[in-house]
Amino acid sequence: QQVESCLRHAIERGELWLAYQPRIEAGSGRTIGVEALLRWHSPELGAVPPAEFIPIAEESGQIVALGDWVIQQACAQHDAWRRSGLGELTVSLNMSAVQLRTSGVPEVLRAALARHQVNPAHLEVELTESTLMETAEETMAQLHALKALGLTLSIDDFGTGYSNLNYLNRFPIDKLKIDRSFVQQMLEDPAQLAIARAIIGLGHTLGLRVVAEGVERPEHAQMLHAARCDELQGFHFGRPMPPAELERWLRSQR
Ligand code: G
Ligand code: G
Ligand code: NA
Ligand code: MN
Repeated sequence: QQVESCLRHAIERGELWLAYQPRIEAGSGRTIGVEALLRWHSPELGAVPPAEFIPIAEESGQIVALGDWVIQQACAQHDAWRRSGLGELTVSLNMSAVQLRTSGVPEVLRAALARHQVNPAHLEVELTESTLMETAEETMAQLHALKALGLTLSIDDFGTGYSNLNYLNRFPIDKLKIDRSFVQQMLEDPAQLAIARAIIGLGHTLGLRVVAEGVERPEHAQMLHAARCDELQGFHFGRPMPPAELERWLRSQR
């Protein structure tokens, strides 16, 4: 309740910001993108983690305004980085099921891309398996509308939802992100490694790129690269960082 009422003013009072975590191309080791992750510092409540406030915002419907803000902010940041010569990083953002279902979201994305002159090929939208399964029929038309803008669509936390694998063929998706639970237990548990490998094979067979999340150790990166995983993300490379810190990090990588 308190979260909900404080959240109501968070956007206008400038209490929200986006952290960016680097995403690395496994083959070259280059940073090819960043994932935008919402952060909230409330003067009343302190730092509230998204795992806490996003479910509340989804219930109250505030997630639509938050999601619109994330889209604007991510596109503005992409534009700023392009102008400052940091290169053509792909920016990915997380979209909740509630926002995906709103009829206005394709237009919000289209307008933000145009205003900030973002190449749609450089914007990625991450959706969880449960988001896709929740509302399969209405979601389908909406996914096609997002694809028609030229965006990349990825399935986040893949392998943890109760998915009907048929949807992989039916939905216009481009990428799978292997949930970090598989990666984190890969070294100790051969079954988890087998699952990670199977997801990579499945993705490639279907013509999808595969990203591993939660890469915390050099051994994770080596094993995933050997298993032909396309992209890697995790604390081993970099944590989610404020924009200025990410810029310094990128420059230090060159
Ligand atoms: O960054 P962190 O690990 O605290 O994120 C926790 C959860 O919050 C993750 O599942 C992440 O996908 C989700 N999350 C972070 N930022 C956003 C956002 O901008 N929109 C939505 N819908 N979820 C987000
Ligand atoms: O659900 P989603 O994949 O969007 O969640 C992303 C969250 O995962 C980020 O908020 C980030 O803090 C967290 N994260 C990113 N890399 C790692 C990692 O290597 N280990 C762990 N434990 N969490 C990570
Ligand atoms: Na994500
Ligand atoms: Mn994830």
